[in-house]
Amino acid sequence: MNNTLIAIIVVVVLAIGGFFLFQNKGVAPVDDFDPGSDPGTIVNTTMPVPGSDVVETVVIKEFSVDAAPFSFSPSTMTVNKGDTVRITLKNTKGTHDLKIDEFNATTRILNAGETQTITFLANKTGTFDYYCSVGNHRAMGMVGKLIVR
Ligand SMILES: [Cu+2]
Repeated sequence: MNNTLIAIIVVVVLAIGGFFLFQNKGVAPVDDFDPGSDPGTIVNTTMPVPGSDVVETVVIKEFSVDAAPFSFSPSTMTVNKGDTVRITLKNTKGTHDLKIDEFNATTRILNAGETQTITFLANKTGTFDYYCSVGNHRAMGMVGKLIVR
């Protein structure tokens, strides 16, 4: 009698476990689609190429990033390789900066209410952290991802 009861419990537990495993598979992300990622505002400008008559089109992706203790919003930005990326950091509270080591992109440390715009060329693909270098803010969650496709 006892063994039968134990057997039933084991079967039920396995069934529930299997069900949840299946459920988790069902909600796994499809491809790398990220609906929360900010694609930026696209600004196309034409610029003369120095020393020639050629005028080329430059794709600028503009982002407005809010800094707060201890997060960036948006926390993910996606651009294409070759895009010029323009980030306007708006500090809402505390003192913060924004750095992306791989592109030598950095703002100064901003006080609450200050903004600063930085521009850089996304000349390599990958996923790069942008973070706040003040104190332990990065460890506290002031880090986001720049995805360059
Ligand atoms: Cu910070």
